[in-house]
Amino acid sequence: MTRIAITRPVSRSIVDCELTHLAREPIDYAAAVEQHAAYEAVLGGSVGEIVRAPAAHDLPDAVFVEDMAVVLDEVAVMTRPGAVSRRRELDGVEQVLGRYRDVVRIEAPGTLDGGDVLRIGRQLFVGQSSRTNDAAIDQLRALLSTHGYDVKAVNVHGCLHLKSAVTAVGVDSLLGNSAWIDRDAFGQREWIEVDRSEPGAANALWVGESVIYPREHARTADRLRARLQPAGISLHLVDACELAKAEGGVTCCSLVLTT
Ligand code: CIR
Repeated sequence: MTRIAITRPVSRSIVDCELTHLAREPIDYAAAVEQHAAYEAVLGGSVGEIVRAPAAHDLPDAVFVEDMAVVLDEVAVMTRPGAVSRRRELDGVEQVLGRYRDVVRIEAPGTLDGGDVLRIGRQLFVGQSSRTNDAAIDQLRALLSTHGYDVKAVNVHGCLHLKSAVTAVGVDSLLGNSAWIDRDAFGQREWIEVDRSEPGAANALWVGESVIYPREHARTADRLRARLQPAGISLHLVDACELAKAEGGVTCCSLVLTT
């Protein structure tokens, strides 16, 4: 089994990104590119290969490839992003993904962002957010039931996506901010709560034996390290502050799949 990660370059128009919960701040394009390259380098250490989708400098949010697809072993579901400005990002990602998976699609009136989908084994938790609606969740359930996936809707409040509020950091371990999501929806799994001073700290990217995590959430990072080390998982810190101004986290910048 080889893992690859699909990424996409930071667009020169990133300053015009969609924003929902954050006020617009200047984004340093050069710094964002540098941080993204460092992220790719760390991620490249955990997967066999980084495969880049073509740059799309006229599409401000193109770097956030996660939102374009839900990739499973059996199939890739191209989403229909909730922000209209992001729908033109689909083609470039599908071009690459189509090399590795059969592709199916979410259709209107469904809207779905990949950032709202958390897979834990055969279960998909899908955030009901400002980007993802029930029509899309029903479509996803219908598309994936033949492959044996259970799709469960979870209400998200106070943040952009489900994975702003909770991500997996191990087989049965979650990192979450319970102010933004009902942790009981995830059953008896281990729950690591973010530090109260770092509400945006729940987005971590777990790949194999590594968790890639933003350096700026230092308190939660300490907490996470203490929990991960005994499980043999290492924490790799990356600078992610420029793309955080565009409301993106570490999961958002890649689609990880096995080939
Ligand atoms: C957006 O609002 O769509 C982008 N500015 C940020 C998307 C971040 N994606 C993600 O969390 N999966």
